[in-house]
Amino acid sequence: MDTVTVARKASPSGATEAPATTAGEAASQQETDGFHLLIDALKLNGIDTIFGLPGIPITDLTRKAQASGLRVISFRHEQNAGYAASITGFMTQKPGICLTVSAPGFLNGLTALAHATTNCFPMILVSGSSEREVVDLQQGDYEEMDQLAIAKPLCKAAFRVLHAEDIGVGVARAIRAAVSGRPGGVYLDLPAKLFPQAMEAEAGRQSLIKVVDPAPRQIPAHDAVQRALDLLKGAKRPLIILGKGAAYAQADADIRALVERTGIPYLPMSMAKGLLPDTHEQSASAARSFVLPESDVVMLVGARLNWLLSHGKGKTWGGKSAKAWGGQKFIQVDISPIEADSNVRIDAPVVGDIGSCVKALLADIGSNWPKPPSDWLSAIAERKSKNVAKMAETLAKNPSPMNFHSALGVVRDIVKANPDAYLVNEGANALDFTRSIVDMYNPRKRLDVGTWGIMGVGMGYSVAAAVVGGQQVIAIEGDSAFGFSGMEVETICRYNLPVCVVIMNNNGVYRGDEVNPTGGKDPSPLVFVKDARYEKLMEAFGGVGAYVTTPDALRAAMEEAIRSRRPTLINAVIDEKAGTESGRITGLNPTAKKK
Ligand SMILES: Cc1ncc(C[n+]2csc(CCOP(=O)(O)OP(=O)(O)O)c2C)c(N)n1
Ligand SMILES: [Mg+2]
Repeated sequence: MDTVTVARKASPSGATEAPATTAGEAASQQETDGFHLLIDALKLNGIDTIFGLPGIPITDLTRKAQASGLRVISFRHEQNAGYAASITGFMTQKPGICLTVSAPGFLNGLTALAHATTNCFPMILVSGSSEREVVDLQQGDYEEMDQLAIAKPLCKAAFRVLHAEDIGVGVARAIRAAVSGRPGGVYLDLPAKLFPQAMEAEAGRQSLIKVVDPAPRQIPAHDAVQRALDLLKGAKRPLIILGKGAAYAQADADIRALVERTGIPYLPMSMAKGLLPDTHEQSASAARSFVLPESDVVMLVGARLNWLLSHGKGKTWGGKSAKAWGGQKFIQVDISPIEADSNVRIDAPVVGDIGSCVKALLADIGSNWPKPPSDWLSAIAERKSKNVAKMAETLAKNPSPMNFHSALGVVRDIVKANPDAYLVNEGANALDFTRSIVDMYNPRKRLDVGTWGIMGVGMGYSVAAAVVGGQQVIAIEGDSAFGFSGMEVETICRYNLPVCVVIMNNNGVYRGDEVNPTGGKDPSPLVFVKDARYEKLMEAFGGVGAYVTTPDALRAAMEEAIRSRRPTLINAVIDEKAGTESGRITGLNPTAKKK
C-alpha cells in the first residue's frame, strides 16, 4: 500500500484537518489519506485501469492514481469515459471505473451509468462532489448538486463515503453491487473533503477489503433444469437464442457444447455474435424471419424478450396480430428470477448464472440427445442457403457510388482475416448492415449500441477495447453516430491506440438526400455538410486519414491501418440515397398522419 508521510495537526475540536505539507510542523508519522485509500482499495480488488476526466475535486486523484501504477485514461468528455468503463465491464466481468468531477462532469457520466445498468454491464461511476453541508442547505456551492439522489434511479446501487476509514467498505460494496447477480452500474459519491482526510497508515490498511467471491455462482435448482429439458426434448421445432448475457458469462466452451450436443439451431443476438463462429452450420441467423415464427420451443440463454426480440409475441413470432402470442413455449435461462414472464409466459425458467446453468443442462443432456427432427433442420438449411446466395450476389456488385453492401463486403473480409480484432459498431444503416453482413468468429468481439440502440458509444468503446482488450479495433461508424464522440480521436492519437475508424459517410442521419420542404436556407434536420472530410480530424492529431470512394481503396486503407497499428480514420463515401429511415427499425417511427 502506498503511504504518505504527513504531519497531522489536531484542531481544537480534535478533528483531523487536511494534511499540512510544510515539513517539521509537528512530529510526523506514517499516515495515509482518502486519495491513497481509494487508489489502494481499487488496486487491492484487481482494478488496473481508470477512465475519466480531471478537475475539482479529483485532479490530484488522477495524478496520484497514475503515480501509483494505475493506468489512467483521460478523455475529452466524461460520457465517452463512461462508455469505456461500461464496455470494460462487459469484456472483463470486473467493474469498469469512470471518474468524474462534480455536478456537470457527474451528469456527463450519468448517461453511461444508466446505459451500463440497462445493458447489465458492471461499472462504477466515481464522482467527486461538493460540500455536503452547503449542498444540503442549497447555499450555492461550487458545482452544487445532490448527486446521490439523482444517480439512484439510474443504477443498481448508489453509495456515499464521508470518512476515510469507510473507503474500503464503500469500494467493496460498490464492487459487489456491480458484479453480483445481474450486473449493472453503481454510483460512488466522494465529497471533496474526503480526499485529504488523513488516518494512521496501518489502520487505513486494515480498513480496506479485498472482496472475496464478488460474483458468487448461482446454481440452478435441479428440478428447474429437468423441467426445461423435458420441454426441449418434446420440441418439434426447437430454437436456442443466445443473448449478450451468454457472451458476458465467459462460458464459451460449455455454450458451444450445449448447442452442438443438442443439434438445435441457434440465433445469436447482436453482441453474442461470435460466441460460436457466425459461419457455424447450426447458426440460423440467415433464416431469422423464418425460425422465429416457426419455432415451437425456444430456449433463451442470457437474452431478454425485450423490443429486440419483439417482446416474444406479435407477427415476428407468428402471432395473428401485433400483440398476439405466437404459440411458442419458452425456456429462459437467466440470472434474474424476475425476468421470467416479463413479456410472455415462460414455461420453464432456469434461474442461475449462465455458466452454472449451462453446465447443469449439459450434465443432464449427456451425449445421446436426440437431434431435432430433420424436416425442421432441412427447412432452415434451405432458407439459409437461399438468403446467403442472395446476399453474396448483392455483395459482389460494385456500384458507383459505393453503397453499404459493397463497403461492408470489404469489412467482412478484413474481419475474417483478423478474427481477434474488436468490431465496434454504431449508426442506423451502418449498424444494421454491418451486423448482418460482417461475420464474427470469436466471443465478445462485437461491441455495439446494445439494448438502447444508443449513439455515441463508438470512440469510448474503441479506446477501452484497445486499452483493456489489447487488440486491433475496427470501428464501423455512421457519420451521425461518429459525431457524438468524434473528439476522442485525439484521445486515440494521444495514447497511440491501434484503432481504425471507418465512417460510412452518407452525409446524414439515415440518408443524406433530404431537403428542407419549405425551400428555405436551413438544411433538413437529417443531413450534414456534404462531402465532409472527417479524415482530417484524425490527421489533426497526428493519426492517419484516408478518403475512399471505392471498395478497393477501402480495403487498401484498412489493411494498412491493421499492418501499421496506427490510429486511422477512413472516410468511406457512401451513396447518400442508400439508407432507409432508422435502418431496420423503420416501423418504430411514429409518423404524422397524412392530411
Ligand atoms: C443518444 C442517441 N441520440 C439519438 C439517437 C437517434 N438515432 C438513431 S440512429 C441515429 C444516427 C443514424 O445516422 P448514422 O449514424 O449516420 O447512420 P446511417 O443510417 O446514416 O448509416 C440517430 C441520431 C440515438 N439512437 N441515440
Ligand atoms: Mg449516416
